[in-house]
Amino acid sequence: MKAPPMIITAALVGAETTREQTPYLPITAEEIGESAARSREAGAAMVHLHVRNADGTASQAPGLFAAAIREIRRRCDVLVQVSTGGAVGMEVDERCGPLTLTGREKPDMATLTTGTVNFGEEVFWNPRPLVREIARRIRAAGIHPEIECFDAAMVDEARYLAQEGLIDLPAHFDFVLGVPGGLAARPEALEFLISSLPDGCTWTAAGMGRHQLGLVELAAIRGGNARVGLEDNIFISRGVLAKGNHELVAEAARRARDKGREVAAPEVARSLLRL
Ligand code: KMH
Ligand code: ZN
Repeated sequence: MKAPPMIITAALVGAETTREQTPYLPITAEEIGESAARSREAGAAMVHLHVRNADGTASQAPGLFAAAIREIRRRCDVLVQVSTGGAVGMEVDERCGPLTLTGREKPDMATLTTGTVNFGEEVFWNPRPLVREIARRIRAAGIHPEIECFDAAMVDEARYLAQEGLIDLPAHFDFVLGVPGGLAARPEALEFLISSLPDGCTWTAAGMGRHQLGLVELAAIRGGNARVGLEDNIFISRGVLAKGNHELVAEAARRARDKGREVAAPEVARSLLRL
């Protein structure tokens, strides 16, 4: 059976990448809108969105998300997935800031990480009661979750959430591979995660750092979807900075097509993701 078109998600900003690491990181709402539009042109169907204060520090403020989403939607039709992960150390109300948006600023999706993971030298803290609280808030807002899995147990946790009525299955999963402290970006790890999915679920692979573009090819071959962008990786090739998210998306689209996959437009992605 022919694999469906590949959904490319552009993780535009993140909470950790700095302007010192790359001058191409978008920070203001306008820069984010511009980066989203260029990524859409290059083949992205969705953006994974974090926002920043003017000084570059991470924020989950609804006002900053609203401004960024307005700038994105003014320019293009890309789907908008907001982060509820934020930055390590944020409390639940802050993390859930973007879930309060409505109307033209309402996100299409929101992330839901289903377990705690070491995150470099820090801890991305997601104890079970907190996961349930965020799942409840996503559901109450009428937004579709993307289940973020930094390790294998996080797939299993989604089954419990479904049994408890906090998410619906089938759902869409994102396998985030290669975070120091999390599951490594190895083909066998991806294979195990795919085999662990509940029936009918869709998935995206997001490789950190130097694993990013190689994982796009693997995801293309295995019939999945891929996430690229400056949140996860700033290099287009060894030691060469990507000159923006669009360059990483263009390279991902090229590699996907090279492996025989078409690249999904946002409306196609909307239907594949059952939004
Ligand atoms: N910044 C990480 C600690 C998400 O967006 O949902 C969490 C993260 C996951 O980026
Ligand atoms: Zn994120």
